Formats: sequence, C-alpha cells, structure tokens
Amino acid sequence: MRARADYRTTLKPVWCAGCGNFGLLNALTKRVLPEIGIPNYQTLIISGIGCSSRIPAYIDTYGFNSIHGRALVIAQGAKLAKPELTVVAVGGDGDFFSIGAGHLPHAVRRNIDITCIMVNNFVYALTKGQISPTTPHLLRGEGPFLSLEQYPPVDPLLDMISYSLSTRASFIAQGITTDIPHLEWLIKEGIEHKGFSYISVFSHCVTFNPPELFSTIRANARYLQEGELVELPASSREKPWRHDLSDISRALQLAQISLLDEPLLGIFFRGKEVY
Ligand SMILES: Cc1ncc(C[n+]2csc(CCOP(=O)(O)OP(=O)(O)O)c2C)c(N)n1
Ligand code: SF4
Repeated sequence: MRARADYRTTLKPVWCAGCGNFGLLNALTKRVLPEIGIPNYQTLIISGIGCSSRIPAYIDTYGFNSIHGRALVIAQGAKLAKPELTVVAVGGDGDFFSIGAGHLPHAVRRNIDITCIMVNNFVYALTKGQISPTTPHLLRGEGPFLSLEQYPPVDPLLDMISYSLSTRASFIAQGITTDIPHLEWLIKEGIEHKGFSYISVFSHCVTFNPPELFSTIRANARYLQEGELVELPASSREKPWRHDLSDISRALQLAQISLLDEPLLGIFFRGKEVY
C-alpha cells in the first residue's frame, strides 16, 4: 500500500469552505488510490470544466482539466491508447448531462474500462448558480430543491440514474460526499469493475444550493445493500424485494423512486464486465 500523502499535490484547493468537493478529494487521495495501490504514474484523472473539475490539480497522478463536456471522450481515447492506465473521468452535472450528455451513451455501449464520477451539486456552480439538468423541477414554493438564482427551473429534471440504466451502463452507483467510507467503497468497486462504471455523487454546493437541500437529502437517504430488503417510500404500493445487483429491471424500478421521496445510495446495478 502506498503512503497516503503520495496522492496529494501541494496545491491548496480554491473551493469554498464546506464544499462537497473536499469529500471526494479526500476519498480519492486518502483511501481509494492508496488502498487499490495503483501507482501514480499509472493513473489518469480527466475532468471537464467546473468547480468539481478542478480535482486533477490536487491529485498527484497524471491529470487533465480538459474541456467542458468532453472528459469522457478524452478518457476513452486515453484508455484505448494506453490500456494499462486506470482512467477516471470526473465532472459536474452540467459537464456530463448538459453539454457532454451526447457522449455518455456511446461510452456506455463501448463498455470501455473507465470510471465516470459525476459530481451532482444540482447547479452550474463555477459559472455562479445557473440551473442544470439535475435541478429538480418543482412548483413555485414547493420545496428546497431549487437553485437559488433560477427560480423555478424551466425544464423537468433529467434523472441520471434512470438514464445510465436505460443505456445499460455496466456498473451504476450513487454516493454522497458526507458519507466518505461508503463513497470510498463505491469508488473502489467502480474502479475495480472491468467495464464502464458510472458513479453519481451528491455533493453540497454551499454557495448556490438552498441551505436545506443537503440536510433533506441526508435525512431521507436510504442505503441499498445486496441481499437486503429494499426500503421503499411509504407511498409505494410494491412489496419490498431483496436487492439483487444483477437485476436490471428492479434497478430501473429503484431509479423511478423520486429523489425528493428517497435518495438511494449504493450500487444499483452491476452487469457484464469486459475481459
Ligand atoms: C464549451 C464551454 N461552454 C460553456 C462553458 C462555461 N462553463 C464553465 S463551467 C460550466 C458549468 C459548470 O457546472 P458543472 O459542470 O455542473 O460543474 P460544477 O461547477 O457545478 O462543479 C459552464 C457552463 C465553458 N467553459 N466551455
Ligand atoms: S461554488 Fe459551490 S461547488 Fe463551487 S467551490 Fe463553492 S461550494 Fe464548491
């Protein structure tokens, strides 16, 4: 196992105090990379543009803070050119689901062995709080899940877990930056999965999210555990079933549960690997 300090550069992050991106950075540098034991020179972290996309600067591996929306394209090219690299693409909800959304289904259908970490803070944070495809659409005054600046959002929410399931990503998970041990485990599982891994990470933007947003997500969150009964919302008429990571139909059902009712954390689906 490598020493923990090996994976941090000396650069001080410019994120706001309390930003969820610190949680992801700590997870990657303190546990995930040291425990998997991938040498720095065999790891490549590619990001787009955004607050979350600053992360390669703070991790002492190969890295590229690239172009808004194009992290997945560059990550796929890098993996094809150098298959021995462990390649991780990091970006925001704007990056992967607005300008870069067209790349996701193609990365998925190729099932190239890269890990995509989508940092969902529900806004375009770097450009100062515009709505993104993940900003929930509510009636005026209905709840805390709104960007502070654009109110109400004009378009319905694009649900990333349903999207990645319907395009059949071979590993799909969701974590949160306030539960670091769980997030570390998810990312390690994603990196070790041989194929395209998609991990959505709830991350608090303390500057542009309404204050109640994250506390509400944390209070309502439920964990998915293989073999355990799933906890369905009180409004559900389904009988609970035991969570089976290989069952894509059930995973699609789980993805229909509204974020407002019950944010689900854990591995939704684990499918075919590439060899
Ligand atoms: C091609 C291009 N279009 C637009 C922008 C402006 N821009 C920079 S970051 C960003 C959105 C950032 O939001 P997100 O990807 O969700 O990341 P966050 O800052 O929230 O982590 C936009 C629209 C850009 N840099 N390049
Ligand atoms: S604006 Fe939001 S996402 Fe960006 S550094 Fe500040 S808290 Fe983090």
